[in-house]
Amino acid sequence: ATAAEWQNRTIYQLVTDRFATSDDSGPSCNTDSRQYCGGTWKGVISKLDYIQDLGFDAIWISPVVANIEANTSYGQAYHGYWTQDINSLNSKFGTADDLKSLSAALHKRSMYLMVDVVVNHMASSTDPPDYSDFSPFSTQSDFHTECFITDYSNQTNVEQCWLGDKTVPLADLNTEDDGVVSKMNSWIKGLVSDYDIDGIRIDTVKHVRKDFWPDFASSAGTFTIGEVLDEEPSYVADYTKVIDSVLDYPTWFSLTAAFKNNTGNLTALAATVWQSQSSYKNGELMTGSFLENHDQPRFQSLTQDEALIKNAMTWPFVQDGIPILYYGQEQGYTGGADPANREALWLSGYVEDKTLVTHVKILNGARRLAIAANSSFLTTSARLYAVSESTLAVSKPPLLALLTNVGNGSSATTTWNVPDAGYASNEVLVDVLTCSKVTADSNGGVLVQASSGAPQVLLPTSALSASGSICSNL
Ligand code: ABC
Ligand code: CA
Repeated sequence: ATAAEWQNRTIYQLVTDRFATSDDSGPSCNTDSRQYCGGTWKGVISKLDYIQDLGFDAIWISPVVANIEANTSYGQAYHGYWTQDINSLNSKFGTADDLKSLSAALHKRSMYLMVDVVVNHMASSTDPPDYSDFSPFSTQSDFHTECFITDYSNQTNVEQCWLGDKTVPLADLNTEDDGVVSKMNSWIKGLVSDYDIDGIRIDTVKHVRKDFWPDFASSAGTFTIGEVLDEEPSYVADYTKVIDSVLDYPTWFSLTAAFKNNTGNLTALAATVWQSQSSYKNGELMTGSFLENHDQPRFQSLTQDEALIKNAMTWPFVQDGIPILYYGQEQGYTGGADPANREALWLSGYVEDKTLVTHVKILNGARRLAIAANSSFLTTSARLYAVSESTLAVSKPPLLALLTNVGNGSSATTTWNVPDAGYASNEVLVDVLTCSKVTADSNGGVLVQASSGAPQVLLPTSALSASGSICSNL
């Protein structure tokens, strides 16, 4: 699928080993021991109702190719990022037919499949690696000379030295070599077509020279979204020119800092957004917008304040980028840094009668209504108003989100003053999170005061559908 076809989607990110088992049994899963817990592609198929019920129309699954089988001091390759052979699948997750069935089951529901792929390296359980274990890159000359990355300010060091360490070296492929490049390009082409994949999430993009990516992306022939793990929009911006999309890490850093407690700074969040909007190729419109992923401590390990959690969770859905939710956030998972943030979802029972599950359903629904009501919703950059350290309004007509980090316990009154909200004179708006009404002033501006610390997501009543599940009996 194309970038434009992905733009109106929302993505549920899952770690295959931790999402669902084939037989719906609920084995124990101790994240600390970093072992396979039993999740499979068949398991994912069996829980597509759950994902679709939450309102998502795409999933991103962890890497699918064969990994090293050793049990290292960092455990097993349950996460899928320790590639050994790009031309075989990881049999722990199922067969080729199972993966094809997953893709077909998604397409039957008009949902998309995104697969995570690693190009930068292969993994080994010995140092130095035994290169003949790798396939198809089985000689030392297919790799950069071993040196671990020591200096993130030196881009050559970042691109040509190795991630990992002596325990699990991530042998860095010589992506300057034409033979390696052409094997990678034909591999991705085959993978996408064999499994009818709709998009790829590319790992470790900043660790491969930028001019490698355009040919790789066109060989994939489908949507590409890359991981460039960096806090600086100015660093990430260059990568928006070589692939379709990037995961919006700079905004994630500011988002997390802004909402993790009531002393966070929403002015700093706005500054990151403005910098990204002005420096990325398509502003933030073609980014992946997220609050959690498998590499970072879960947001609910940083705070348990429900108002802060709801505000932060609202952000990706009312922002410019493609919203991505990391599995388990909706169930209130609180795991800290890797490996604790990769809990088994079956331990939650996939319960839907839960505050944050409802929150996610409404956010997905509201975004869909906004897209339906305004044909330029997806192509118009968000405007930020009423920015202070503790308040922020995000305007993407017809949607206006009012956010705050004062938190649950606050008795302070929060004020959002958005005189140029752009609504019709005296237009009636609804906060879809509570179904309470707000009326625009005679100039279409919005002035709201509240004291609960809760976020508000406003839509005009005209954008709600009478038959829909959101505030339909107003
Ligand atoms: C394993 C164990 C862990 C153990 C660790 C030492 O080894 O599982 O329990 O703690 C995979 C697995 C991991 C595994 C690793 C290594 O492999 O998922 O569990 O850890 O064996 C991607 C994936 C990630 C994956 C890999 C490797 C890459 O999303 O899941 O990990 O295929 C770098 C890369 C980034 C990579 C990340 C893990 O490491 O760039 O692509 N993620 C700085 C650098 C970043 C760097 C980051 C972390 O440190 O700039 O490039 O990311 O090392 C900000 C700065 C940032 C800075 C951050 C920390 O602070 O602006 O630049 O990031 O302020
Ligand atoms: Ca590299």
